[in-house]
Amino acid sequence: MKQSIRVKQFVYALLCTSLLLIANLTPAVADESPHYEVIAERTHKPTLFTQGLLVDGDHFYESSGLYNKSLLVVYPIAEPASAWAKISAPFTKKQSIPSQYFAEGLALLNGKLYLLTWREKTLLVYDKATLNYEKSISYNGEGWGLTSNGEQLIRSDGSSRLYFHNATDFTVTKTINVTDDGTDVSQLNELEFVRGFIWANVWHQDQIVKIDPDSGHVVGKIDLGDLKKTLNLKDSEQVLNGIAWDEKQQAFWVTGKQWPKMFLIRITH
Ligand SMILES: [Ca+2]
Repeated sequence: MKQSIRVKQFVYALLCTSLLLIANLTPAVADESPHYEVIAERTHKPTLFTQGLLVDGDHFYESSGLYNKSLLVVYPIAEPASAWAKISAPFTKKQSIPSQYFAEGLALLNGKLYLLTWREKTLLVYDKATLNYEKSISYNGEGWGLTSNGEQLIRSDGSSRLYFHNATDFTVTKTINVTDDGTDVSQLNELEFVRGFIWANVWHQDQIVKIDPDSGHVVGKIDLGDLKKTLNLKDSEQVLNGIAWDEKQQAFWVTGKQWPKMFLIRITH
């Protein structure tokens, strides 16, 4: 009898320990991917085919693609009060891109705006304050997304590879391959470097991936599918594209190609 009680006690203790272990492990698994909350929204001109997006101070800097239509624009984060004024508000500054170029990713470094072109193998450099054109630099491959880690420019080309470039002559200094649990993550598009990590849109997906710039490993994902659904978009090319870190708000502005809105999202954990 005593033996039987001891066995029961042992089994019970084992069961309790297992349950405690499971209880302890479960939140850790669920916490792997960051969650977000929408803390603000504003209008986004639906004519903009967003390819690059960044915030500097109180303004957005955005590049818009397509041949014969490519633009570089600057506009304030704060919006006018009335609905009509919001829609009709002019850009603070606007620079047309020569018609032979399809504008792509945009990055800011040391007062210069660096603009990629899709298949024209040309990096265009503009003065941030005036948007005046300064120079062009040739490079190999396609241009998709661009960001800066404060020292170098980081480019995506639609593959799973990210290229680190010297800003002076745009020489490639390093490349990384982006993988999620051992599988290549291709179609990497718009980029944003924040506090040691690269955040990337993945073309035609509603996920933003957080990448370790040393290993290339995806260390987190945010799914913005529910946010996109609220817009009732009709065109399959109106994809999520555009991530800009707002230092003042400590949050990300996100938008998409020809989206009517931009959203300020804060990572909650
Ligand atoms: Ca960006």
